[in-house]
Amino acid sequence: MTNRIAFITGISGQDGSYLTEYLLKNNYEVHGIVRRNSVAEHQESRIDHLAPYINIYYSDMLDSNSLRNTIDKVSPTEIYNLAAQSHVRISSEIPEFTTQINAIGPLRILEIIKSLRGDVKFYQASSSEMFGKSVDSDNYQRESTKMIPVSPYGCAKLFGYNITRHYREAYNLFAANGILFNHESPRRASNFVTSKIIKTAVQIKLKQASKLTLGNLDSQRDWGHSRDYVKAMVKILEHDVPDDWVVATGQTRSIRQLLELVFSRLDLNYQDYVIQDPKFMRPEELQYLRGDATKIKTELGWKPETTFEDMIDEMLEFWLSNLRKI
Ligand code: NAP
Ligand code: F7E
Repeated sequence: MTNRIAFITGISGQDGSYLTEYLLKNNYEVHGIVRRNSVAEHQESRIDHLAPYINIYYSDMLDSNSLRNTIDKVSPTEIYNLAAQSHVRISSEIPEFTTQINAIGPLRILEIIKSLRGDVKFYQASSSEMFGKSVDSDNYQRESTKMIPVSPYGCAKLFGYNITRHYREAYNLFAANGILFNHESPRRASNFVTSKIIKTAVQIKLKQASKLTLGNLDSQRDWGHSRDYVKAMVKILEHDVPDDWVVATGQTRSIRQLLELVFSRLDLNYQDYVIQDPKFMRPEELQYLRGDATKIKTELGWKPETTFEDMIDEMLEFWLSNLRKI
């Protein structure tokens, strides 16, 4: 019998699916919510293989009563709040909706936890997008770096981060923030830049596409693997005190460097295929991310396990095997 009961919002997302696998392996009982979708098959594809081992409920980050009823029913020992409108560019097209889910969403859950007066632990999926245009003089971002977000997504996540800190201090809740830098996998949606580039490059190789249309090629990101990063989430809640933690690889690469690697793996030259379209540019771009994860490495013993090249190869294999079937 397990006494660790996890409740995951966003369980059907990239991180939710890897986190569920990891928690099940560690004998947790796992519960999660999905929102209603007109095509039911679309919403659980990342967790279909886990269905017999988990408990899924319909709920929504926009519906406080439903969240409260579900949390009451499950009585979790820990809550991972991963649900979000997670696409930064799209957040400029639907800023109010993004803010409701990404900012007011965590507040709704914290209010429920506060009223329970129990010892449930809370993990908030905070993001390096909160740093925006701010970077320390040594060219890293860390827990103490100022936060100047440059998107509705980043602004909403900054509210979620601050309200988590505030409830921790004001009401003595175990409420922790993981400040995660970009992390990818074969399960990353195909409108994020890594998956988009890899999927389209494979389509070009298989003669199913002839061009790849992108936005800004000069921005730089610190990319890790989702499977490694969900282990950091668990360590953050296992720690005896709640705190805020940067999770990153410490390496940064531009979109051009990503293009070079992906296309060269397929014996192609990206310059023959890539075109730029302002449609994929952002009103204000976050140009540079490179995280310093010294704190979580030294205090919690977490470290990234998958190299950037191995992650790209895993994603390439996934898309090659999927698209060859077409
Ligand atoms: P993702 O694949 O987009 O998953 C997001 C999940 O949230 C999906 O299951 C989605 O369900 C669910 N969701 C969205 N709106 C909802 C609502 N109103 N009610 C209930 N569920 C809702 O994102 P991810 O990459 O796994 O990221 C997980 C979390 O970490 C997010 O909060 C993200 O903002 C944050 N984060 C991600 C990264 C990264 O690089 N991946 C970095 C830092 C922080 P549907 O499938 O129905 O949309
Ligand atoms: O963009 C550039 C784009 O959408 C990365 C989310 O998980 O990480 C993610 O947000 C870069 C940007 O990720 C295209 O302008 C160029 O500079 O893959 P992305 P993101 O915006 O960094 C943070 C940490 C999160 O928290 C978020 O939830 O790539 N870029 N051309 C493009 N990006 C996209 N999506 N599509 C393009 O065509």
